Amino acid sequence: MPIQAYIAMGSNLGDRHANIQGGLDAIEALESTAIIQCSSIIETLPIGPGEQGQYLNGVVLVQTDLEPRVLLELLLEIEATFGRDRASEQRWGARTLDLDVLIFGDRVIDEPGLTIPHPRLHQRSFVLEPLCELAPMLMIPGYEKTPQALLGVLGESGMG
Ligand code: A4P
Ligand code: MG
Repeated sequence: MPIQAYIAMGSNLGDRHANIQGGLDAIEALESTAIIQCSSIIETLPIGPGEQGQYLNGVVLVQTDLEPRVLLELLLEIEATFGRDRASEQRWGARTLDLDVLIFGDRVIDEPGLTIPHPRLHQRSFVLEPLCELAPMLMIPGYEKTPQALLGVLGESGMG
């Protein structure tokens, strides 16, 4: 049975629109994987160190027969083709294209190099807003809360 997975996209370096569109095209071209829906692409203030440009962020819903680790490896390869070079990057620094696996069906995984759902999902309005557009009432495994509820908590805390 194919699994529904949510992937977060972000870009704040270079031609951001072209990076996001290229990322979408590359995801669509992945084996055993099809895009079902894409959120609006929103401009967001950078969270992270130093002076950085604004981000474009969005979330895409896919249907896939891939294993989660394989999906993540393929996404990391796509990032690399967009010129992303982790070796010269700061944590949370600027990047041409960031692709994170947010949710993978009902799976909860915490292994070296693979944490699903994404561990900072609940702290990031740039992730929760587009996720809320696609699936406001989805029960997120591990959190047992919906994107709408998590966004509400984040708004109250004044963070994100
Ligand atoms: N990894 C493990 N699990 C996952 C997963 N579910 N999805 C590993 C993606 N990667 C996963 O990732 C580091 C390693 O985590 C990967 O090699 C993978 O094996 P990374 O993408 O290099 O790390 P990162 O993106 O710098 O940080 P991280 O920890 O993913 O945090 P965030 O929250 O994604 O921060 N501000 C705005 N406005 N918009 C943004 O998109 N993004 C970040 C990145 C910071 N500030 C931002 C934005
Ligand atoms: Mg990432």
